[in-house]
Amino acid sequence: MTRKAPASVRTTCPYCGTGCGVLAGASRDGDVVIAGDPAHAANSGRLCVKGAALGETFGLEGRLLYPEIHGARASWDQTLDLIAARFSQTIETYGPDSVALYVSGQFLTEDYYIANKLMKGFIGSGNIDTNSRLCMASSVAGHKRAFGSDTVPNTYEDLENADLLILTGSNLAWCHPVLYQRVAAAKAARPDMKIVNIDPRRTATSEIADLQLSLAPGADVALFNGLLRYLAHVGSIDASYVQRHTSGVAEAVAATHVWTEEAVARQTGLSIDEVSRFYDLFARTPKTVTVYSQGVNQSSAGVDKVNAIINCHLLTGRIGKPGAGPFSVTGQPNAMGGREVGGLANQLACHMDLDNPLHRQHVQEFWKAPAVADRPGLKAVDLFHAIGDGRIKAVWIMGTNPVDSLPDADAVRSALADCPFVVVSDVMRATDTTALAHVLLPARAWGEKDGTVTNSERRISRQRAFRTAPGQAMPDWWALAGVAQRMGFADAFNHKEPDEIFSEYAAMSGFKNAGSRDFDISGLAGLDRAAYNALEPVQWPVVKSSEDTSAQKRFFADGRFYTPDQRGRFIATPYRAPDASATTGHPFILNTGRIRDQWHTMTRTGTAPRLSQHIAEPFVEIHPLDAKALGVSAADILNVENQRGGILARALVTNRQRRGSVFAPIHWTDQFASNARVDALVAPVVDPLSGQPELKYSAVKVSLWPAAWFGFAVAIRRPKNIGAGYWALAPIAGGWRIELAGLSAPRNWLAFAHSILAGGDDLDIAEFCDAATGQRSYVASKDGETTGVLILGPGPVEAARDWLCAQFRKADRISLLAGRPGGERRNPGRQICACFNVGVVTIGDAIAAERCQTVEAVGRATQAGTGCGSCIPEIARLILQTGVSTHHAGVSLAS
Ligand SMILES: Nc1nc2c(c(=O)[nH]1)N[C@H]1C(S)=C(S)[C@@H](COP(=O)(O)OP(=O)(O)OC[C@H]3O[C@@H](n4cnc5c(=O)[nH]c(N)nc54)[C@H](O)[C@@H]3O)O[C@H]1N2
Ligand SMILES: Nc1nc2c(c(=O)[nH]1)N[C@H]1C(S)=C(S)[C@@H](COP(=O)(O)OP(=O)(O)OC[C@H]3O[C@@H](n4cnc5c(=O)[nH]c(N)nc54)[C@H](O)[C@@H]3O)O[C@H]1N2
Ligand code: SF4
Ligand SMILES: [Mo]
Repeated sequence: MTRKAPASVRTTCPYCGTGCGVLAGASRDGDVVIAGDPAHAANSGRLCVKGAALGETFGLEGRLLYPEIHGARASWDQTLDLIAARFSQTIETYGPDSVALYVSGQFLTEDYYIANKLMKGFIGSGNIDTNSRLCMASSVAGHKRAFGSDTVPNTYEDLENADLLILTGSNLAWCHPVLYQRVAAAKAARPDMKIVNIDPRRTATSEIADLQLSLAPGADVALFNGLLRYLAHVGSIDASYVQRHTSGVAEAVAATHVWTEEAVARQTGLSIDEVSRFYDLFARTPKTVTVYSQGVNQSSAGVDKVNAIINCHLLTGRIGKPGAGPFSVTGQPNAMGGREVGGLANQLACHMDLDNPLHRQHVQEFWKAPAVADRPGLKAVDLFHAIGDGRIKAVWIMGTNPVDSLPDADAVRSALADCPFVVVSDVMRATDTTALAHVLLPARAWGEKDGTVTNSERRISRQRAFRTAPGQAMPDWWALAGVAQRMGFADAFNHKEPDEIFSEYAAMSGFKNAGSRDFDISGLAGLDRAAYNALEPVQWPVVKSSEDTSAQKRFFADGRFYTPDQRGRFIATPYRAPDASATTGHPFILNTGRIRDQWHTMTRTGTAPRLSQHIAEPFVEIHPLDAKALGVSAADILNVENQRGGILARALVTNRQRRGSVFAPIHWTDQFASNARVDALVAPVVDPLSGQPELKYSAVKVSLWPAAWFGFAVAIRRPKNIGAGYWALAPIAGGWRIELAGLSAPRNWLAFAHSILAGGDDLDIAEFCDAATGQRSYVASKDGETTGVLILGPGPVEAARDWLCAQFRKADRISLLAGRPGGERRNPGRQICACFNVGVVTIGDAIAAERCQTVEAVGRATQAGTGCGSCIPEIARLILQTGVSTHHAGVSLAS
């Protein structure tokens, strides 16, 4: 028996920007225990399902454990020597802009600081960009236009204290679940609080909204311009604030004159009544917070969307006040830290600007740097274009998976394939990006590494190691510093531990600052190792002489901005339609985003069985009328394509989707599915100011993939080569589940069953064919133990998937061949509650038979929703829907 380790190390969740505190412990045999940290201000002990399942992501299977050069194991010395030599030679021959770093908002601040220092201060190029370009760049640019600095003025408490909370382009229920739960609790305590959700499709977040505005994709600027016009017209203005603390109001308001409610309704596809209700609510509610995320940022008008929102807050003086302000929520655990540290190609460290000569001088002086970059580097999309056309000849990719996450992803793949020198630092051996690396470096994963991250409300928290790193995994900052030393910069990169880096960084934030820059944590400079290790979560600014930091918890209520005249700036934001309007050949708009239980390219969450039960395969949400017109039924396979690429995914027919739009999740890669990398479809169109790509609006063609057969399998081994045009794999306890479909039948079904179930072993396979339904079943066994089940049919397989996953090793052969439990036992159905493993059928039964009419009643009857609470919005929806469908195909229930 394993001895349970005490969950005693205080650390921070490595997933979303909510930044929850986690208590973690590891026993000697690697067993990891996880709990929410009750003392952390972000979550007060709560965790969502991804955080709660962190303990399941520590298996060594798939980890990258040793450095490799051209696929052969090498020592750290050899690899760091090679990288330094290749970077130095390339710079010598082609200049500093011929090399690049592409890093990540999942970096720790210390990693980021070293990467940025090396590239911008010592190599002397701006060519370091980060996946935050795909995530936060429009918010950064919008903040800088309005505030003169990249500042999030408010705090999480303000979401709870608002009388009106507007969520736009944010699926908070699934993407910031603990923050969402705080909001839900606040609304339960104060039912008068109103919530408006602005999103082209209905999501789990819509369940909490008093008003759902399913606007036409890309129409946000029209909606908020109309709001500004309305506020000006009805006189809902904080005239004294506007007059004393802002500039540009007349121009901004003038630019909105065309946006009458009628015009807004036409452009957004909303009814005039919906528009008026929203405007009226805003006008009469002083305590308003507007939360925005990727539906705003990831757009060719992303920066204008941000400023159109901020304009309305400036006009009403609702900024930086308790319960009032614009609030950009960050995606990755250290998206905010990366912005502070200057990880973007057009920034310097500590909120200093590349285009400000004085700031460049400060940086040069502080770092004693030989060559501070004097112009911005290439932004992510352009950076990969430059790799593709040979301008960049050596690139080091760290903590991100661009072959899956950048637009025009197939072009990114071929750019890397042609690049003379590609280094990838990752925690996993096999990703779609590591496949193209000449040099691989094993990074320490969460729980093994030490440093700091900053969450959406500017709170800096420690990530602390609580287990020994496996193999030769090393921290990313250490690898970067190792290369810097070998490139001849030993003095500037002699840090031995992360606390030394942090202390240097904190000192830099105060260097020649004197209140001129918002980001100042000089109060934390000079922390010794013990103090750094004991650092409590703290919100910036933390200035040296600060007695009372709570006084500075919010920015801008006092009207002092970081623009040259210290006024907040209104920005005129004329509406621009998205670029890739649907064309005759490509009549659908593809929207993309996240699901509740997976994280990005699934390299970590994809290893946890608990997190694969909610949704186990790639899907495409499509409106019922569009599906009908295409001859598509629930659970068919859809082919989504355009001139750049294509994907195959399961049809999720739902009226939560708009007509003419489809939505696909970003998570599935070649590691988990036959063909589901959505970014292969996305055009590399970017916002002209931020360079952030339009990831939510691509023109595509959608058609039925005419599968001749469908299959579902569970097996204890992961099959190697799957001879099916469509497949998707997900881990289950003790094995794998596999969805399958093909355009034509394999020549020999039994041989096919062997290839899926046998994994090279010599097994007994029992076969059963039902002539009436055309269904075939295979049960594989070895020494009397069941090792796998395969069910095939001419249409989508209606097996009891969750029962099969849980029971296939124990159940009797007759039930297995039938694909469902025998006798009276009910199949629990697709899992909704991951904490207590409660399925949709069980919840539906409780609602119908036991007349549970509230989430609490369902919880009492079934336990569902009483754990982490991530599934509560879905339970609420099931209560609203009478006659719950229990179709069993992977994702056939609307999610
Ligand atoms: N479970 C989970 N949580 C995550 C992540 C994850 O991978 N999984 N990733 C984290 C990261 S890095 C990020 S950046 C955040 C992202 O968090 P969110 O931004 O909340 O998530 P998305 O699903 O990308 O997009 C949000 C919504 O924008 C809507 N949208 C699309 N087009 C428009 C439009 O034109 N206007 C408006 N108003 N809305 C539109 C989409 O329909 C979608 O529902 O999530 C973080 N949290
Ligand atoms: N179409 C479309 N595309 C999108 C988005 C969208 O909404 N739609 N969202 C965009 C956004 S907001 C984001 S943030 C990106 C995310 O996209 P990516 O950053 O590409 O996704 P991840 O899967 O998080 O990649 C992180 C990689 O780092 C590895 N890793 C984990 N920990 C460490 C570590 O400590 N060190 C190192 N060196 N490696 C580590 C992981 O194994 C993984 O391979 O996707 C973007 N792409
Ligand atoms: S909400 Fe969930 S994923 Fe986000 S930080 Fe908290 S526990 Fe982690
Ligand atoms: Mo993100």
